[in-house]
Amino acid sequence: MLYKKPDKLKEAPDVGDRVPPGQFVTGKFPVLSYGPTPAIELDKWTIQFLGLVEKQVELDWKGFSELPWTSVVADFHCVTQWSALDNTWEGVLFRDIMDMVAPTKEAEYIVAHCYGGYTTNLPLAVIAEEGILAHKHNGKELGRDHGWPLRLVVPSRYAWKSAKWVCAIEFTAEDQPGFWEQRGYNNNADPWKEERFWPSLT
Ligand SMILES: Nc1nc2c(c(=O)[nH]1)N[C@H]1C(S)=C(S)[C@@H](COP(=O)(O)O)O[C@H]1N2
Ligand SMILES: [Mo]
Repeated sequence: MLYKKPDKLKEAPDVGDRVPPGQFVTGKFPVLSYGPTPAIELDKWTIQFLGLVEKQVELDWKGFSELPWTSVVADFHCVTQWSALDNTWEGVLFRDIMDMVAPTKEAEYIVAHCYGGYTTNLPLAVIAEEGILAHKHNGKELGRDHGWPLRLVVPSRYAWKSAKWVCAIEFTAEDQPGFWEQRGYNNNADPWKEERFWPSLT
């Protein structure tokens, strides 16, 4: 007789292999910001794509809304050890932004700039593969504290790379460490390798 898995077991959430080392799962969506939530007004909001691109673009909210929108489901890992699983993010895939602005051959990295002054850096290959500029989380508009109206989401890296209140993406030839990366956080930030801080600090 074939062994049949009891239904109970089949339904039990199998999250064990989805949680990186040193993380615990939370059902909440904590807020983690350095500094205050910026007061953003949608009718004055813009986003710029600049630096090493064939076509520099600045969009207002209407222009951004008219881009192709998509949703992705992904886990979110904060370096302070909480992980939020199965988040649905809705917005514009970074690869669709790249189709619009055409990064030059020299562009290897990006810097995300935010309202309020926060920055973070990523290899272009990483953000091209999985980055999304998100306006909604689990079906609702982002709360102001979570980056409304628009944040970057890069699921394969610790969440400090997922810049909230993004106002510009700069395409660069050299890697330029961002806010936390200049203050001791690991430049690569892979949660599966526990790349939390620069090796010299751990
Ligand atoms: N602009 C900006 N983006 C930011 C931050 C910040 O302080 N400012 N904090 C980062 C950190 S450390 C984390 S863990 C996530 C938290 O996102 P959340 O507050 O929506 O959970 O946002 C990241 N993006
Ligand atoms: Mo964080």
